[in-house]
Amino acid sequence: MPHQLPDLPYAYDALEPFLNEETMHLHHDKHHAGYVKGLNEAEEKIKAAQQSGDFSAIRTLCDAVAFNYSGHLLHSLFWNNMSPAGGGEPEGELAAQINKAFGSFATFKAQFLSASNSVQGSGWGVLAWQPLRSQLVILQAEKHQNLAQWGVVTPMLVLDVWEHAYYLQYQNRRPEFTEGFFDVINWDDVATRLAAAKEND
Ligand code: MN3
Repeated sequence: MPHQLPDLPYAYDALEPFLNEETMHLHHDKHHAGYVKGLNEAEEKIKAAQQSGDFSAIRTLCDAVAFNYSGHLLHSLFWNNMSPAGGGEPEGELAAQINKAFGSFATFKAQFLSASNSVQGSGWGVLAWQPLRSQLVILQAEKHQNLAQWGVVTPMLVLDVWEHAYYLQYQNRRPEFTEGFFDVINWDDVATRLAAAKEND
């Protein structure tokens, strides 16, 4: 099932004057659609590589998936983060969590704006839930995926390929190290993580 471009949750002119109809058409129909297309194309190429066994393009394909998936996800959120009936300040549990993390709504707003305004190049300001300590946090994303923290996806199995993880023993022979990893993977642990993540779906 290929990824689909979601409809806007309101009319293209619904957010005027903040965002005009032409901007929304371009942003949603061209840019967001482009990420969905790029994601589907990259996934198709990965499928073809799985069938042929030729993974020579996997680095650029992983890059394309990260960029386009993150772009698709962030835009899907972005549209729903806005409403013609929006504005004001949060209430209830969200307000409590903002106060807990930032001290006050005013401080949250100042930090969120500062983070958003100071992203280097193209990117995003992000308020995120950090499941590790159950707390709100403000992040930046460069492009769509850089500086992201795990949590939007739940890692199941990870392998550190920094040189510090293998260099003393394997020097520059990283493939020997990664191959050896498969002798020590705890698949029961991976299975447990998968079951837990699926319960949260
Ligand atoms: Mn965009």
